[in-house]
Amino acid sequence: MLTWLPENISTFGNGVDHLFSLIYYITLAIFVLVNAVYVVFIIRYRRRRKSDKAFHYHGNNTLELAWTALPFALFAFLAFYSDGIWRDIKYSTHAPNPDYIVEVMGQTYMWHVRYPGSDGVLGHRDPALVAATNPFGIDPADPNGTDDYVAINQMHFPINKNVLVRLSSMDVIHSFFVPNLRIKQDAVPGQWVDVWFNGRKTGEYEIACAELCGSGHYLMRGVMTFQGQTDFDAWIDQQYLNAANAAAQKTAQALPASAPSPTTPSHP
Ligand SMILES: [Cu+2]
Repeated sequence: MLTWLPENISTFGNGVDHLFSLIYYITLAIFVLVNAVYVVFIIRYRRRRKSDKAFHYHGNNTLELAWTALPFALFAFLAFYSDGIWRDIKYSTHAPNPDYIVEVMGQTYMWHVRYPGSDGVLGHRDPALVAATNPFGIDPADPNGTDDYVAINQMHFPINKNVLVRLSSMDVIHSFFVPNLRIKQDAVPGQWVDVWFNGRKTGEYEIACAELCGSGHYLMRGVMTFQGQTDFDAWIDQQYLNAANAAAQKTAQALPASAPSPTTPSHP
């Protein structure tokens, strides 16, 4: 195995790493072999005397068949072998039942993350309502959505849980990349694509954008934190509390300050 890959914390990461190593070593072996033959031929068939003449060679069917069949067999093997790994990661028919569902919206140059509120339900979305202040187009008329919690560049999950991320983009194509989870998926405007994973180790891991999406592409980074269930529950409850307090404060500020309150005594 190769030691320079970022630490794998994903349940399906070993399969990806094995495939990566296998292709790496096959490529390395072919590279060494081809270059060794190249060097041997340069030396062995060099021009020794001035009288040496080039030898015209008109093909060899056995050789041509061999160098067509061998790569074909190799690529066919890799296709079938990798499909077993790809299937577990990408086929919707093989995705496990999610314990958590969140939405992620890419925007130059940040990741918006939407958690369902304490009701556990993501509210209705309406593309017509998408705005800078409402990147998901959360419909205020749907009570399921009013308690949804939206964060920027921050994701928290408990370890050993199946997480389903619904991924999209507001503007250009981004790519949701979490190296430690062996996850990379394009975020395409106008489409929602599902990505699932299960993290096995607590800690903070980088979320990057793997699609050159503009001049600030390098800024498009987030942090994914994996915690124990108790710590995660405490964190999400705190976010709900903060969001509720912020909403209450906004409502209080929105009340007209000059309007007389019915309980205010009038002075003659
Ligand atoms: Cu991007």
